[in-house]
Amino acid sequence: MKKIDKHIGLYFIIDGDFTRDFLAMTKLAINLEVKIIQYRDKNASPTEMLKNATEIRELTEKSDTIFIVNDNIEVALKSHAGGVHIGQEDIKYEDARKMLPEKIIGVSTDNLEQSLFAEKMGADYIGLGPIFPTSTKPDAGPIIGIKKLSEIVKTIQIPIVAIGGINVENLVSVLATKVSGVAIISAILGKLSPENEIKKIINKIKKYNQMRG
Ligand code: TZP
Ligand code: MG
Repeated sequence: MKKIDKHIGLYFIIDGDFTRDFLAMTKLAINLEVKIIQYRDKNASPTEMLKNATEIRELTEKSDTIFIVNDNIEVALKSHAGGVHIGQEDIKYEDARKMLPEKIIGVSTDNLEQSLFAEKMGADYIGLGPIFPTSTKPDAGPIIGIKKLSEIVKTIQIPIVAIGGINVENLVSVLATKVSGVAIISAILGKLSPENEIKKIINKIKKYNQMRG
């Protein structure tokens, strides 16, 4: 099972509250060579999630795009996804690891202490946020901001994916902290053309990396 390297770039979250066209979004991500996609569906039943995750998996398995399921370990396991993403209020990391010994496990954190703990436990990456205000997750906790983000990035060794309110306009300020990736929902799925937004984001990341050398 492939694990995650430091250069993630765009981590595209396909959120069921924004789109039900999971397969079109997955195809888009694969064609545009997005490294990681996540299926997030807070209002779906486990059965529905399993159906959607299985279909997404059928597309990603022949590609280089890593597929992560949000919240639900059973769904990640049964759909043969690449891994799962868990929050502070979801299943405990140790229990998740027992169920998915070989797979990628990402953990949501919103401060340094939680990030250090997730790293110590053996998480494969951290989803740190919210960096900026966001209406996508109303209970997302205090805004971290760029300054704190860059401090946490300096301290943590495993890949950090920044999340929350990231868009084409503020993207470069986030990249400047040397995060491994940026997880984005509304700035892609809330737009008329998700395809164009993904292209814009990917191009900006590419340009930024070339400039940085
Ligand atoms: N976790 C912290 S903020 C957030 C999640 C899932 C929402 C991110 O969505 P958006 O629309 O990219 O701000
Ligand atoms: Mg969760």
